[in-house]
Amino acid sequence: MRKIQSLNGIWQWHSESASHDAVYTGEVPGTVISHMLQNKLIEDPYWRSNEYAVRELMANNYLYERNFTVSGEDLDFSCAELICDGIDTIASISINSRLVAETRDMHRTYRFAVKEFLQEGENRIEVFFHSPLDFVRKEDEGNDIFYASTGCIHGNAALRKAHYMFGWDWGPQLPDMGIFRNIAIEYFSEAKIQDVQIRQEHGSSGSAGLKFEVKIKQLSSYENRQEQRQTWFTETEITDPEGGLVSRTVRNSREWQYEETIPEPRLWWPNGLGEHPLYRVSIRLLDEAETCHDTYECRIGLRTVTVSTDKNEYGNEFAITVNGIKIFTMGANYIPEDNILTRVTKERTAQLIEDCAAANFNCLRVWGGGYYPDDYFYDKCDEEGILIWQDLMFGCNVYALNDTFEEDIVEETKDNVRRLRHHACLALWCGNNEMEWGWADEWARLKGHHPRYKADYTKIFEYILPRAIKACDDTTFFWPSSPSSGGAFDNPNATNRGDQHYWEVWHSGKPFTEYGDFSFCSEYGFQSFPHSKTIASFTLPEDRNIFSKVMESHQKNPAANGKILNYIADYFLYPKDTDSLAYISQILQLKAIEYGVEHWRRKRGQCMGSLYWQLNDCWPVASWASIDYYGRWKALHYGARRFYAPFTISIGEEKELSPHVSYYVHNDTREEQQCRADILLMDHEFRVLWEEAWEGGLPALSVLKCKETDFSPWTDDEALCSSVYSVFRLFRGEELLTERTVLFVKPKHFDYHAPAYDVSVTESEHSFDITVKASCFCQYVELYLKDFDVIFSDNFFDITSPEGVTVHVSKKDFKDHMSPDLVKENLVVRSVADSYGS
Ligand code: BMA
Repeated sequence: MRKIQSLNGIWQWHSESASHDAVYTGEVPGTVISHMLQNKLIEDPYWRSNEYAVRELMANNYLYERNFTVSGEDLDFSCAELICDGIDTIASISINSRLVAETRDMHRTYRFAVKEFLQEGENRIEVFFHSPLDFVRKEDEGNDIFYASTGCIHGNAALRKAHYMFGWDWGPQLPDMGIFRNIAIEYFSEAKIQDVQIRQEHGSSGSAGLKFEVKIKQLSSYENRQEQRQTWFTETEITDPEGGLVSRTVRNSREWQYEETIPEPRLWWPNGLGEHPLYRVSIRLLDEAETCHDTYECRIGLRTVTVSTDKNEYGNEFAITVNGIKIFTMGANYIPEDNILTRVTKERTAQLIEDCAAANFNCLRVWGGGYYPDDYFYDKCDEEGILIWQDLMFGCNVYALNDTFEEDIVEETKDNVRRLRHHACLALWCGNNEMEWGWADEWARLKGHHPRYKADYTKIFEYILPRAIKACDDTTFFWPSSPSSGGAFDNPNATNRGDQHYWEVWHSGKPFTEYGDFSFCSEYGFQSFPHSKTIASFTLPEDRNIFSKVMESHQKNPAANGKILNYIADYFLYPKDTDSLAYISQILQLKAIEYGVEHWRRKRGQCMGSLYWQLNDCWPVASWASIDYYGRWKALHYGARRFYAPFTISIGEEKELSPHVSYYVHNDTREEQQCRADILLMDHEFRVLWEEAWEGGLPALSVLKCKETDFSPWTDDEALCSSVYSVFRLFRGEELLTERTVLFVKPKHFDYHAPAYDVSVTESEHSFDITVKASCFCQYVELYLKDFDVIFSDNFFDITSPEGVTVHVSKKDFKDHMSPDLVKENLVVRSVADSYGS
């Protein structure tokens, strides 16, 4: 028998610093910063430069406590365990004034035997949080490690707390603390299900085999009474995605390893490649009298996933392979959604993952400098078909291996591998972020460290952790680091094998045209400012200059503002104000990433993946994110919806601005596509100066160059060159699916005419339909609503015809009733020609 007593709910807490002795309340799960905010003790740390004062409050210790009642029946259970799903981080836990345990790893799920600490009636639990800031500062003074990532407080490597909480080149230094996940006491007697592992076998027979390995924990006092020993039974029930029964079988305790067959499996596919059906598995532990003692439940997708590193003509491919099919991986890197973990909610995460699916992602990399997301993150990825490249939580740091560190990292890894291994979305485990690369290439800031740390690296990531993973999951692919060529410091960022991080565009200031040929680009990126509405959320009007103290403190990469301005100088006219600067910076970001993705998709086969840096933000900031802290899509995210579409087109220039242009059709679906494409040369008034059409079939999982053209007869004329453009349109039947445009001069030298916009808004059952027409050709047309945050079906598009562009907004995006007139009144339309003054 098993019973869970939740200890979530209202706790009392107070600071242990001398100046603060008042006692407050706060809801658990919850964190110190969120409870300070609720009690109005601080202002929002994300407002202006509040971060720094709030950071110093993290140098104090805090005590959390509450009462709970234990009944006589509870004490009749043979065993009681305190389960902490997430404690952040250094804490001493006492029950009834007796120390139960000390914690020092936020990535772990802790279980402590507490029966001997409990008493019938009223009990008191206390969790004393020791300051993480104090810990890392002392650590930094006491060790010989001098490297920390840009913006990150030194000493953080020694503490198993998400590194980004100490700051990053996109995040604030706010190492909050608290009970951030459920806390409960589990009572049980006799036996319970301790572990269930399910391996899949997909043979040629067409059926899928599920191999179960069940571990039952029987209490030793019970086991010793041999004569009374029970026979235990497991009842395994499998239901299909609609809830229909697939099988229900009962096994006895001699059969803890058994196999079930699913006769007509419906396979799980990543987004864009098929459906994502999920089967439910439920196991009940029964005694001879058929009383249920425990239940285990999970959802699985029937699929195989691995990574092919087979040799190819360039070196070795790096291709995520699902159900035997090598896919082109498309997505981004995910960072934690907030520094204040109480603000991360199931709803917010669900929206973010839906936004990934809507932008045609099929993969996210959970980056190693954060923490392991909640179960609901992975559940949602299962549902949306988003594969997960799961880093272990190590990144950009020098780690010192010692006994306690080893124990922590092994246990936290096992905890999380066991928690996540059944998810359909789980594609691969990866040891860390950028550390093999750092050591192998002798990054300047790593030079001078004692060589034992490099040896520690090898022990941790090439021996200790792979073994810890294998002990719990022997089927999922393991990759030692990102980037890597397979380990052993063997040229980790080699371009023709393994995965690559490419930062020459952006960090080294190189032009977009420099993207080379890679096998799988798992990190590359380009910064932009968030929308003016987001800037307004953390600034006063007088702060809204990018070099102000406040704006600079919401830009964590010291060189970044200069870089943005430099790239603007290359492509665009000088923006007329901060609002326009933010808009243009987003267009540049879109262009930068699109350039890379389209290049790599054209090299499908040689390259098999793109994960740009980064999907999201953890606070309002200028960064590489495509969706900002408030969930607002930047231009890049709308661009991703176009350039990551499984069936789409791209335009490739021989070299930038060349009149020799090639037109490509991409098919990353599993079906052949019939299509038609128009290729046009046009002028400001949408007059067609030249045109050609192409029609044909495109095999599944392929790319085709359908046309090559030389526009020199037009571009040789200087005036024409800066006023004509080529448009490439893709149709299925009569339906226009998408289009792309290419200029023959940089936008700053293009002769944009001042457009007059004509907007009409109508409504249908579920959406508002907005048609934007313009008096002339215009580029990167942005739509936004002054007072509402909505997602448009398309945005930052070009207008290349008198008919304009029609986009849709779901009515669900509005909380209150809206009319087409109100939408129109609230709508702002702008394009590149509106971004500069003379
Ligand atoms: C990558 C990441 C992060 C960083 C980003 C931008 O290397 O792994 O460490 O935020 O670069 O600089």
